[in-house]
Amino acid sequence: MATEKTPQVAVVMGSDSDLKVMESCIEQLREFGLTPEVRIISAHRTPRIAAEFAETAESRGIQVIIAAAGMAAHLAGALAAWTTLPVIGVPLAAEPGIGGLDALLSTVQMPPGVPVATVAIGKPGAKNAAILAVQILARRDPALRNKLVEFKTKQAQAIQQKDAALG
Ligand code: RP5
Repeated sequence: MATEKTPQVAVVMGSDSDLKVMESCIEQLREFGLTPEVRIISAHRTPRIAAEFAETAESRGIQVIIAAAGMAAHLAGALAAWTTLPVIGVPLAAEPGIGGLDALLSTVQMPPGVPVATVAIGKPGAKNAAILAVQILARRDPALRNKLVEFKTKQAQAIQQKDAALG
């Protein structure tokens, strides 16, 4: 298993304009004690770097790649083409745009043989991508699994408190 200082999760986004949304992904990973490798790499503007990044990720200790992009969002699929690591795709709503439906379809509609685990558009998806990455890592990390149990328990308690407050 990679040491704690070696990032196990990579968070890649197509542009610095995606960072505002993806900060919630990075923050969620940090709450689980993970320090991700964070990169801005574009499938269209820096395609060679994208391929090189994906091809070398596993040898650098990365176990899960989270890839976020807007518009014709090919980043997650382009990375998945070059690695056997699980790739989680986060479709983003770029401005001006059509609400992220463009990115959702570009990310989720992968041809058979090259899956991308696609989460919801925008901030909810960014957060869920982090949790899904933790769930993947937790299969081989009991401490991380315990943190997930605690996370779910707290989440349920928060809903129950809101329910009780309604009277
Ligand atoms: C995508 O195009 C990026 O992921 C971003 O969501 C969108 C717009 O990029 P910028 O023009 O803001 O750099 O590749």
